Amino acid sequence: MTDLIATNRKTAILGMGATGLSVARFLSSQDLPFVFADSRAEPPQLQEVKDHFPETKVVLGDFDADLLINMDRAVISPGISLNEPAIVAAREQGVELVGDLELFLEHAKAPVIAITGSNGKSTVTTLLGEMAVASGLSVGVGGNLGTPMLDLLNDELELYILELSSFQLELLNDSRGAIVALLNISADHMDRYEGLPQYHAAKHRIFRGASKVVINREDVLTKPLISSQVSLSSFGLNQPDLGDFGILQGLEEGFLAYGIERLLPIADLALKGSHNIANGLAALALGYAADLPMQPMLECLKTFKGLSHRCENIAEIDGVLYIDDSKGTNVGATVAALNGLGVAGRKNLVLIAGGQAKDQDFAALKPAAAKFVKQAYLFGADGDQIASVLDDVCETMLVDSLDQAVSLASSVAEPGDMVLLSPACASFDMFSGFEERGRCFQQAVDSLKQSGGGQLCN
Ligand code: UMA
Ligand code: ADP
Repeated sequence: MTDLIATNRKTAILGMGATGLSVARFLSSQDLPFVFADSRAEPPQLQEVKDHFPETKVVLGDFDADLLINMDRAVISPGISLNEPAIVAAREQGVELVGDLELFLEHAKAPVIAITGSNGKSTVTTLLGEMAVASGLSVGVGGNLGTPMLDLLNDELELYILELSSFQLELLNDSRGAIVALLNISADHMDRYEGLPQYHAAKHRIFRGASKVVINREDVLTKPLISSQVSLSSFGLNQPDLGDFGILQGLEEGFLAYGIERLLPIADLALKGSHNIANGLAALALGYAADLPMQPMLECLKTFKGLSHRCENIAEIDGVLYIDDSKGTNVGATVAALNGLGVAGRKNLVLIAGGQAKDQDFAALKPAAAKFVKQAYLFGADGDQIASVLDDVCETMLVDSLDQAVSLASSVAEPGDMVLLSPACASFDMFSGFEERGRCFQQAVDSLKQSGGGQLCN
């Protein structure tokens, strides 16, 4: 790739969101000029752009091929499809397309660990960040997780840990020796990709130029095509080979292990659920690959309880647990939550799901729902799609709101059951994001608690 700051080339930043603004700050810090383009007529950050970059030209409305073709490079925000006609035209005319990741990798002086996958990215990224801090390193943690990666750049840091989405990987050609992990692959963002092969291909770009690779040996879709010179290790919920991470003596009473070496009783993990054991093993494998000492990593596993809105236990009312898994935004995540929280031989879950389907096929919910779900309340734009799939394996009901779902769920849940919000959908039809959806769930549960529990509110 051409050195992006070597010359005064003309740069367009596409997208005026968190990424676009971080790119603007970065280019400004290098005294490099740029123009902004956003396909929305009134992007929410317009005022911020005007305040911070008053001299900068801003072009709003449908992306203009003529504008882009006249640029040397365009920095594309992850939410923008590379299939936008103006972007396709610019690429054909030789305009260099990059994302914030390429700029970041070019300028990061410390080692980089990059984590992708359909689910578990934020959990593994955050846990590994804590492990690095516990090991005494100064570390920058961000990416898709929240802080845009260019805002992390700081020459004092000793390590970067990035969560990367498939969108952020679409333009990556060389990770410049990063240590990378692909945690798992199940369908997501099918409204952006033609199909699973295209999504898979985007995820697999993380292997390009990596120095060390960590994969999930139980998920064949994570297996890379890489040279034998690249160091490869794996994690999984089965017995590991030498050099890999896994489980000895089974999930019930077993141990996290490195090869034949027992590391920690599974019972000592603060994270709960089998998918989270896999996340713990992935973090260990990455930390090991980055030469973090084992003991502080194991101590972190004993205390790290997980992030908000990820299978988070928020209340117990009349013997019923209420679990906020609002970040379960795709079918794979909800399947993991159902399998992780379901009790064998008993339908102990009341599921609340629905929202924007993102063109997913919900059929994969069926086996776990058949085993563990006694009743499902479905809401939001595409709740009916889930209802029609689950109809023949459990009781289903369409509801108008999350409040209503919580009220009804409380009336059918019995002591020992769990009411689980795990939507399998995006939230943007009704909420600003999964956080707001989770907060609304928590408020509905709080009201229930205050009203004495188990009452219908409307
Ligand atoms: N925009 C256009 N045209 C489009 C799409 C978007 O002009 O076709 C403009 C919007 O008007 C807006 C801007 O682009 O002004 C938003 O850019 P963006 O959608 O790329 O979002 P950012 O605010 O830059 O946030 C992005 C990630 N968002 C997406 O990938 C959609 C954030 O991940 C990430 O935290 C942030 O960069 C910092 O790295 C969010 C996300 O939902 C949490 N990620 C998806 C996920 O986790 O499933 C991938
Ligand atoms: P991501 O950042 O990839 O969205 P998170 O760590 O935020 O991942 O978890 C999102 C959801 O995915 C959680 O709510 C949980 O239900 C599910 N999940 C977490 N880890 C895994 C995993 N290893 N495999 C499958 N599902 C998972």
